[in-house]
Amino acid sequence: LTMESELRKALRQNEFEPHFQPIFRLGDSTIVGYEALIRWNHPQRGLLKPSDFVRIAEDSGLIEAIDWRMFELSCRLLAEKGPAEPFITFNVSALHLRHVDFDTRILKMLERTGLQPSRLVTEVTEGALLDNPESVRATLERLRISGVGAALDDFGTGYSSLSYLHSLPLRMLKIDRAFVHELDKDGSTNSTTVVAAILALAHALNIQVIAEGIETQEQFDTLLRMGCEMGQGYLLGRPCPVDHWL
Ligand code: G
Ligand code: G
Ligand code: MN
Ligand code: NA
Repeated sequence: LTMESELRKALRQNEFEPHFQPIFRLGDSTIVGYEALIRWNHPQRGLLKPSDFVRIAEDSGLIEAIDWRMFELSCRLLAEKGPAEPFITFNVSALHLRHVDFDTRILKMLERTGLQPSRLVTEVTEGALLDNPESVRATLERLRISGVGAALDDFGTGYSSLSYLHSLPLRMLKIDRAFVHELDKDGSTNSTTVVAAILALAHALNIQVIAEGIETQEQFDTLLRMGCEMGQGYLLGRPCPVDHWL
């Protein structure tokens, strides 16, 4: 079988599943949300990560069907099993944002699954905005009016971060793990300064901040002290099957 026909077969046989990585409120170490990360439960090769198949799924045009399956399953699982509060985030690529009906599709999906719109946060990267920033802004704004949030993912690694921050209707911003990794190294004053500046800017714009890739207690303590409200990372919880959390 070619990879493409394997992907088609996987869709038919429901071999894709979301894993959830918990997002914590740093102040009291409680779980306030989950990031849904796709996995392929391959019958022969075991559990595959996005790096093993997303590129081919994109090239073959199958990624959209796969993503929608994953989005819907994530929302359904949270709506059916979860308590009322935690939100779910998922990674939305440029491909999705190019569709003018992306927001109506999202809202229909929420209706089908019974998940409250306010419990969904879409993650977009700066790269996904390059194509047509104005159309993406309009889509995210329509979603915002319906209650769905947006987070700017991998913040700090992209192109023209600052211009997006005030023009996009963002609920959250995710500080890229590259900055978090530098926080507990000796002589890390540069990274500390950058993180402090991101926090100040985000908070001035009423945007909540999630730090990604927290791996040490020292990083956690530093971020808490600096006023970062949320975080995720291997220290707090790895991506795991949904049953582990709900
Ligand atoms: O889960 P992992 O640690 O391997 O994630 C790696 C990358 O895969 C992340 O950067 C994320 O953006 C991407 N990714 C995770 N889940 C999905 C998904 O459901 N759809 C798409 N298109 N990309 C995803
Ligand atoms: O691009 P995005 O930020 O969506 O990617 C999330 C990816 O980061 C997933 O592949 C996830 O497995 C990974 N990840 C989550 N927590 C950590 C961490 O603490 N350290 C590292 N190195 N990767 C992490
Ligand atoms: Mn992400
Ligand atoms: Na990220």
